[in-house]
Amino acid sequence: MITLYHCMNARSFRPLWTLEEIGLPYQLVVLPFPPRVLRRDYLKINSLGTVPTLIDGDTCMTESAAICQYLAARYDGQGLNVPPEASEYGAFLNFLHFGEATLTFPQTLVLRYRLLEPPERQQPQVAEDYRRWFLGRLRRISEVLATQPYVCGNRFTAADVSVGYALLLAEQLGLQADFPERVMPYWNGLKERAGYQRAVASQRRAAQSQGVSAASPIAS
Ligand SMILES: N[C@@H](CCC(=O)N[C@@H](CS)C(=O)NCC(=O)O)C(=O)O
Repeated sequence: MITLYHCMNARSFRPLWTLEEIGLPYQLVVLPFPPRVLRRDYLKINSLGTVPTLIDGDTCMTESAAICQYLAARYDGQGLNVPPEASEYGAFLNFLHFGEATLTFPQTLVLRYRLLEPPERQQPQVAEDYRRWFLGRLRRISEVLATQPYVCGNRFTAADVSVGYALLLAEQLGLQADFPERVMPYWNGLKERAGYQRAVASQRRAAQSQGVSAASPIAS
């Protein structure tokens, strides 16, 4: 059985959402945030102490977008996956990685320098610069949605999971009021998906049964 190590609403939500969309059985281990500090034994599983970690037999993966790609390609046929011979393959890989590298990374600077650092180490200018940087990069999503409902065309894929998580993080940081046009309706549509809602319920249930706070550690 697949095991996923997860913190509430962290990037490990991407593989959790993907598992729920596909309907694969899995074991969810919820850790307090940051596990590097609060669960030192987790460093034996992932020496960086970050989430996600996904274990599937002999496979151990720690990059959220790559895990979504792996699960879709290995377990979901044409569902969330886009095969190399499809015309949307380039867009699929592009937005799968855009979700993490371009849309999530700048938000981690907002999170860190606005919320996580102690007051004397906070950097309002850094947080504000990267808030704008993130919102500017969202223009690419807005452009794509002008002609199609999902980032790869007419159907929901793992690339929407990757971009969707960046929008979840942005909402937690209170950035949604400045989303460019078309992004908020797209995000609302993703949140209505049964797979998304099952993932939200699953993390809450697992946190409660494992004695971990179900509150989001990164809510602003
Ligand atoms: N690029 C990685 C980043 C993983 C990552 O940094 N995860 C954060 C949670 S969103 C984490 O575990 N932070 C805790 C720490 O850095 O100690 C991915 O997409 O999975």
